[in-house]
Amino acid sequence: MSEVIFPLAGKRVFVAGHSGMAGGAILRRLARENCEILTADRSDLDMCRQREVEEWLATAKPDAIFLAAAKVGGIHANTTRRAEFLYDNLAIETNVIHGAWRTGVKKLLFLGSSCIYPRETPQPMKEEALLTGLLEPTNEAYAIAKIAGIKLCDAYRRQYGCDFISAMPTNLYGPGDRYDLLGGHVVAAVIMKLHAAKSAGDPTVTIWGTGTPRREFLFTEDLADGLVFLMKHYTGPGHLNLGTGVDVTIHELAEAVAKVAGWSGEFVHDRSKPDGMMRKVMDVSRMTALGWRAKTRFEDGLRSAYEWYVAHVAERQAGHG
Ligand code: GFB
Repeated sequence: MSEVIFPLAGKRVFVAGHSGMAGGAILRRLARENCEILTADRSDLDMCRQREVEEWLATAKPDAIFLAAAKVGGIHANTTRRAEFLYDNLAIETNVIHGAWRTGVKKLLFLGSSCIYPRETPQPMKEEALLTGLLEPTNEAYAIAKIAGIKLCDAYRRQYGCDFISAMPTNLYGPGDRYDLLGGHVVAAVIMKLHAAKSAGDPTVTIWGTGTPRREFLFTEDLADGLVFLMKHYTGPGHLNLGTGVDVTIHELAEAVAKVAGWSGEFVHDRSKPDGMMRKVMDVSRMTALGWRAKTRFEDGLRSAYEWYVAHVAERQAGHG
């Protein structure tokens, strides 16, 4: 494994976006690092406001930042809320990255997304594929914002010598996901639908699209472990892919969740909904070469996400119903 070049012990570490799924996992992982963790609630800090961000950073004086704050959502939210996805993400990135430079933050790790790669990228997607073709239209706004984030980190590195790095995680799932049928990501939506079908004894569940697109899913706790690894072990321009390197079809995902939920029935396909990119799987050889790989088995991760949903969302809603 590559050596530690940026130890976190004793450092003040700001997790921007701690209330989201990725940020929450980073907090849990950082608890093992003996560092001082800094967070800011949305009501105290609006990261779309430059002055607020710079004042907050100047007062809190973090040594390091995990930039996990972002406007995120699944294929429907990406398609229908393009202005928000572009504006909010650009604003958050520019404010936090510029503020980090102004306040002398020693290291920053920016989280992007595998949707930065062109629609026709050869699979598995290598880091070098960035900006080699047209983007997938369903998430173009989000992708443009995330590409800008990578380029901001690179520009501040080249012009000002800042140690700002970027990681591009694949599709994520796990505890703390946004359980929203229309706006959420596919794993969360499928968990919700299957739990509802099981509870109601429904014999069919509707899946968007054809069920044939392929996606690579990374469990949040593996994501956080990979990010902490990069913060401690890596420096350099550009970005690194963070995933499992393994993909499944949407249909296989649905079957796997059905098994975890204990539901057996038939999947119906709503072909009026988009498939999006037909395949999205990353080449993770650069992370592997550094000495890191994802550890969680897909079934185990899905079980953990499903159990979290039942305990924290479904049962609470039933309690209030
Ligand atoms: O996670 P998701 O919404 O976004 O997955 P992307 C979309 C895929 O799952 C499409 C199928 O092929 C959909 O047709 N799908 C099936 C469903 N049933 C459902 C359902 O009930 N809900 C949803 N949402 N999809 C993501 C971006 O793109 O890529 C993220 O939205 C991020 O922001 C990530 O960038 C890496 O996988 O298409």
